[in-house]
Amino acid sequence: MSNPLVGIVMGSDSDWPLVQKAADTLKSFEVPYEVRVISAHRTPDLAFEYARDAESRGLKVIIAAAGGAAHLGGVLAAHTVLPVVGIPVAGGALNGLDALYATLQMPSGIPVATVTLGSAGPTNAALLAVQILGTADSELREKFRQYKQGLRQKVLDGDKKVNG
Ligand code: RP5
Repeated sequence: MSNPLVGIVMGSDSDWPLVQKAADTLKSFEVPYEVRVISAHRTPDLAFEYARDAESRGLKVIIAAAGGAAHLGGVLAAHTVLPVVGIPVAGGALNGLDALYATLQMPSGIPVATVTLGSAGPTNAALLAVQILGTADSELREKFRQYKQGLRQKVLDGDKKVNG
């Protein structure tokens, strides 16, 4: 995609089946994005370069997904002034609790906006990115408003359904 506004970064391509939902959600809002596999531990030089150059390349938000000792979001946040949204990826011996804490428990001054474990995580990460971009883009903000109205309608329909 040309001129991406959101960078989706994941620690391993094994994260992609989950993280793909973030890409799908951005696509549904017609937000241009890019996807990269970069590891904070296995390719620390690339993680640094990506974060350092993200702003000058025109990105506005970074979404970082990682499992285990998930330092990717924090490392990227350490090297950029762009907002970073973290997706903890479940798996391994602790089934994602490690990733959740590692992504969430950032020291004061370096926030990573961490979303939930599980399939809602990547969707919500993308929606947060849409909301952040929407603060400076009224058209996108309206699309998000419509999206929320759709959610409301689904609940109202569900209520009707269970009541016959
Ligand atoms: C993390 O370790 C990755 O984000 C992934 O969730 C996990 C396992 O990676 P692989 O061993 O499958 O490459 O860094």
